[in-house]
Amino acid sequence: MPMTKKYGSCNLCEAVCGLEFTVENNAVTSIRGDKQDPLSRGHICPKALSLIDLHEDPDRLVKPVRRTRDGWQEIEWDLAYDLVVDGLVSTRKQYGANAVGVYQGNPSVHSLGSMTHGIPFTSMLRTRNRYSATSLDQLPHQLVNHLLYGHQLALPIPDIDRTDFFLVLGGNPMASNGSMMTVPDFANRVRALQSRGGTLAVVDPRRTETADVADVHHFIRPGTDALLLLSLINVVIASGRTRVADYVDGVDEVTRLVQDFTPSAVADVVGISAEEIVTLGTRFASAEAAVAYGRMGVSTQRFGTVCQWAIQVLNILTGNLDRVGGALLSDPAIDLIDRSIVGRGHFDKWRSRVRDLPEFAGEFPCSTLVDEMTTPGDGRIRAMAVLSGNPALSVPGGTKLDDAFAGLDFMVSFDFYINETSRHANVILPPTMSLERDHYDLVFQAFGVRNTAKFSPAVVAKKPGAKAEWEIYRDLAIRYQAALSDSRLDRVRRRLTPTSLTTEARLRLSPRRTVDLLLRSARKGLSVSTLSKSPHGTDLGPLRPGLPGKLHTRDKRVHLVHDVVVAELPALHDVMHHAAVTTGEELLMIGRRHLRSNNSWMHNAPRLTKGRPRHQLLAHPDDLASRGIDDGSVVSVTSAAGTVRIEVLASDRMMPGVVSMPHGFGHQRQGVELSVATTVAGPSANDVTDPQHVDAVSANAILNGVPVTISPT
Ligand SMILES: Nc1nc2c(c(=O)[nH]1)N[C@H]1C(S)=C(S)[C@@H](COP(=O)(O)OP(=O)(O)OC[C@H]3O[C@@H](n4cnc5c(=O)[nH]c(N)nc54)[C@H](O)[C@@H]3O)O[C@H]1N2
Ligand SMILES: Nc1nc2c(c(=O)[nH]1)N[C@H]1C(S)=C(S)[C@@H](COP(=O)(O)OP(=O)(O)OC[C@H]3O[C@@H](n4cnc5c(=O)[nH]c(N)nc54)[C@H](O)[C@@H]3O)O[C@H]1N2
Ligand code: SF4
Ligand SMILES: [Mo]
Repeated sequence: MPMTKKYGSCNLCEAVCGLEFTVENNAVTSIRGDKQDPLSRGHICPKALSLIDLHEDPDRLVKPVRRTRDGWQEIEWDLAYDLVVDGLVSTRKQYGANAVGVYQGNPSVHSLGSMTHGIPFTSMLRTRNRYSATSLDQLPHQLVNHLLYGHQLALPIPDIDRTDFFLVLGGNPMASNGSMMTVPDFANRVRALQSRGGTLAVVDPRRTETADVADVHHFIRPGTDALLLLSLINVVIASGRTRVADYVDGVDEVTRLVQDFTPSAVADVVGISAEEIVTLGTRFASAEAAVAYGRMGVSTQRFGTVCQWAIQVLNILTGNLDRVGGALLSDPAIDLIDRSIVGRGHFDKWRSRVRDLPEFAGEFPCSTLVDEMTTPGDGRIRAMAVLSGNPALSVPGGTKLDDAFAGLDFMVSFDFYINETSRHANVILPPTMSLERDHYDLVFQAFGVRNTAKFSPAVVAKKPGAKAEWEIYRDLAIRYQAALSDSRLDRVRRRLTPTSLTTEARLRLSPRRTVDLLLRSARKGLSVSTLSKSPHGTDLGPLRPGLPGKLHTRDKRVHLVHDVVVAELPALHDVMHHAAVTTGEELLMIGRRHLRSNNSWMHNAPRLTKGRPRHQLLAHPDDLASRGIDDGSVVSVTSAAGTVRIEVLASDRMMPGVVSMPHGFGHQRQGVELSVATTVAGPSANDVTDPQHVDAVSANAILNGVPVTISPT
């Protein structure tokens, strides 16, 4: 059989690295980094190689399965669709549209078919009970983009390749390969920054892999970054080095709001001395081009929204927003904003039934999903559709959610694995995997530190009987609509409504055709066929300034001050004045990610799970000694929400008073059909995180800075 080389991109994380595949006999025999990819330049991580493991995994589902009393039973697609449509439609007819809940998990934004066809399908359900990984993650970014720049996806991207000073708070791109910033080959980009005389500064309660390559690293007490950031704004203003664009309003008010949060007032509680804060702020303000960037550690904490707001304010006041080497809005080949593919977002237009928490862009926060499933009354969730996700492990209070899934009238999962969540589904619909499907990264090319575009055709043919994700959502959506309109009047009405006609026509377009139409109508001279001539990707150049033109606020101005942020200041005053955030016995738990692990999945890929265990609770040796806990022993970790048992690993890379537990584990549940290696055999961190506590502005989950006690077992 001839051996061929094919090119594409990895869709496992946000870095979208270019890949070179060797293909023989419809099988991928090797995967390497594509040196000619204009963004990733040959970089890959070990996860890319596991695409072969995933493809060949015997645990993987290819055909739909139905849960029966005697276990899982493989069924034909037609029957599976009928069962799903029947379950969803009967729940809606009996209890109303809000009785069907939707959870859209992380991989849904990494799958083209899910973007083009999953979103129209879930919109058809017309439920307010929509949830997604957004509120476990980047909701504060989206809310702040919406407030400051008028659109949830108007995300300024750090111009890492041209900056002089890169300040990273609560992000670990050396392990995560970047997030809300598509930055493959981070290590070499940092080396280039340093060799041109620039600085990488990291603020993190753990000395991370990113801190290891940084020039400056400060430990910070978890959850106190908002105080640090307000004091940095203070330092910048006091230094007289502000450079504010004329489309920005509210600088005087910001000056007033931050005035109490001086370096010396916050130093004790954040755990960084006043001198160090002043030095950091002064260096930031005096760099020719600087950029502050914050990720999970500052997003998924009590003051997540204030943190993301303050990061933008810091960039804006120092003139680094829309500046080469600062933070810039990208110019993707397919602009999700300009093409109105994603709306600008709206906030607090309605609230959740049980806990009165605000929606954002039509979604409720995940931390209240279990309440909406278990609290009796009108509007209670009775059926769920889970798209590419595993909320039983990913959402705070996972065990309760697990039980709640078990109590549903009906559930469908779209997943190629029987995982801790999909095990409760009545039917699982498995899509093809990444090697078998076309890819164009609608989201992460738009978040790139450089503008690039690539269309990657499927590398191998799909397995017999398998269906692509878009085909599944298309078939289901069309059948669902038909079943819903089963009265004659409805059918006539449907025929006359142009929207349902266009929806159906759109659903019948393949993702490749959809991408082609979007490219062509963007009038940049691109199409699927022009992109296909450059299989390594097309370079569209560095990030470019474009404000105020690219603002989506109604008056094309940036208003710095927003009531929801101002309302948080009293709470921040309280934290500042009660320097002890924890009682003497308590420690603050944070999370971590590992290069060879991806959220709650890929734990059965042999290439990734060999080696040393990586699920342990990291703790500072002094914190173990003072509690009489031996390194390597099993401890109980207890929070207000629950207790887990886990091995402890002493590490002087932890800030004293802080422990770290990775998430995505907890696979030892009955009925899960994965063969999971011992390296990832830890408990679920979300049996400890607390769904009752959320970021008070956005209601995003708090996954970092959770007060816990640990004790020997
Ligand atoms: N404590 C704690 N909790 C966290 C986090 C944390 O840092 N700490 N991080 C949070 C964050 S940032 C995120 S994004 C979430 C992620 O959590 P989830 O949104 O639950 O996503 P995953 O864990 O990635 O779930 C992946 C599931 O999708 C399936 N899948 C993979 N690819 C595809 C595909 O192409 N199509 C379909 N249909 N299915 C697919 C996999 O088989 C797997 O079962 O977890 C959050 N939870
Ligand atoms: N290998 C791998 N890569 C991934 C993923 C994965 O699971 N594995 N997941 C992907 C996803 S879904 C996402 S969202 C991204 C996340 O990308 P990142 O945010 O870069 O990844 P994390 O490892 O969660 O980094 C969060 C950092 O915040 C620190 N931290 C915790 N609490 C605080 C705090 O209060 N203040 C400060 N300043 N820091 C704090 C933690 O120690 C940690 O180093 O990664 C993506 N990439
Ligand atoms: S860094 Fe992310 S995109 Fe690149 S190879 Fe690894 S998993 Fe794939
Ligand atoms: Mo995420």
